Amino acid sequence: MPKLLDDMDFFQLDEMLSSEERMARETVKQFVQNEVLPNVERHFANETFPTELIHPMAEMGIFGANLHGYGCAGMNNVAYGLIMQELEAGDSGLRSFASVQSALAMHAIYAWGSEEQKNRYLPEMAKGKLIGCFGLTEPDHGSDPSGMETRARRDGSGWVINGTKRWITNGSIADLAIIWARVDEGITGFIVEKGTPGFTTTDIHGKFSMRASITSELILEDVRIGQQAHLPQARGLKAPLSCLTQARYGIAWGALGAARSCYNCALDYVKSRKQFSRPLAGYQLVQSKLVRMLTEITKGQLVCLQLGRLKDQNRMRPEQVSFAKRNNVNEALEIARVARDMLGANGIVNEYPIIRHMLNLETVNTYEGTYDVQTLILGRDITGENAFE
Ligand code: TGC
Ligand code: FAD
Repeated sequence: MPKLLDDMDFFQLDEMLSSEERMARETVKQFVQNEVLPNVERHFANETFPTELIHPMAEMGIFGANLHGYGCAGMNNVAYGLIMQELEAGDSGLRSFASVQSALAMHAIYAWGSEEQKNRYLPEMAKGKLIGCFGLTEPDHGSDPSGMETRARRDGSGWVINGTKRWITNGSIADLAIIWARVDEGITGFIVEKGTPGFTTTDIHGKFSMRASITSELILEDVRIGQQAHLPQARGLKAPLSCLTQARYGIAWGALGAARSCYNCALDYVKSRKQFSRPLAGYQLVQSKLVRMLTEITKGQLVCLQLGRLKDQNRMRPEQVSFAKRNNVNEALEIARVARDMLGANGIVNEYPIIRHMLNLETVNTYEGTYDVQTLILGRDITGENAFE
């Protein structure tokens, strides 16, 4: 049985949290300890998502936790971030599931949908009875979604969609897909329900990363949908990009959970593992690695806490989210790689969570805007020069 997920709070950040925020975190921490850790290595090995966790996560109010009304928990953004941190201390795939459901699919409907769409879908999604996915990336358009080829054309009172979306989390287990497509006026979004004729999914296998998460290709061949499936407020690339800001916010927090798990595991290990007559923890090189890990996780937590406070005051800028996503995921990946090394040969086996986190974080560094894309977003912000093209 994996070890209890220790707290790690070098700067007493707990004192800056409300009792509600702490309670949300503790509830999810216990859930991860009791329900996730005992089975996650099996799911990772078998390339399966633990669907049995969907209902308990819904019961805790995790889906759409920071949305208000429509059956959502209405927590603040700091509580939401703390929850993401705990989920990812379990596994990035679990946090991904919650991110896609909440920050991408539910948020798209919440921000860009009609009142009728919100009432129809959001309460059921909050209960985990309807699962969503978010189809933006295409085989030939990842970092630059503005080039998307998926096309929707008007057909009487409805629409016909053709195109392919690839690398879509939750794709084949989703009841509905948010599909971003090009129309005459620009880019807009649609809600395509599972079972709609012409809409099929195929899972992507052979991943060495995010194995406890379903990743699919979505194929849309002459998919006919009514006008009621169109997100009426979604006009332009800004609509999907605004959803990415929500998801990147959760990822910035989440990556710290994976990093913390690796740090705690490495710290434990070097305290008991003896080489050259004494515990590894007594050697300066080993201590230097631990201190760097502690420093980077703590700095990341401080950035996230301030980001969450700004978000709660509606003052958060997308570029600040890029800063946090870029830094925290990159540092988490580095921490995981170093922690893996500190366990020597034991670092490569699934008796310890480190190699799983390390492999997962390779994806986290790539999706939701790669490290380089976040760099260019920040570079553009501080110089006013666009270096994307
Ligand atoms: P650009 O000219 O910069 O922007 C077009 C319009 O959008 C607005 N905008 C944003 N709004 C909110 N949040 C953001 N992050 C925004 N970024 C831009 C912008 O103000 C503008 O508005 P307006 O009113 O002037 O029209 O667009 P661009 O074509 O130059 O693209 C910029 C770029 C490259 C940064 C963008 O395309 C990008 O972020 N690319 C990365 C793609 C990406 O991150 N894909 C993620 C797919 S989803 C996913 O990976 C899910 S992982 C699953 C999981 O979490 O588990
Ligand atoms: P590319 O865009 O081809 O980039 C390749 C490399 O080129 C990267 O290093 C990149 O940083 C670099 N690069 C690109 N442009 C530039 C530039 N202008 N200057 C310098 N370097 C550049 N997408 C969804 O829509 N929904 C999902 O649910 C989803 N889930 C995912 C789950 C997993 C497991 C994975 C791996 C991906 C998922 N994605 C999803 C897709 C993800 O968002 C994309 O993989 C990501 O945006 C990068 O796109 P790409 O893979 O096409 O890489």
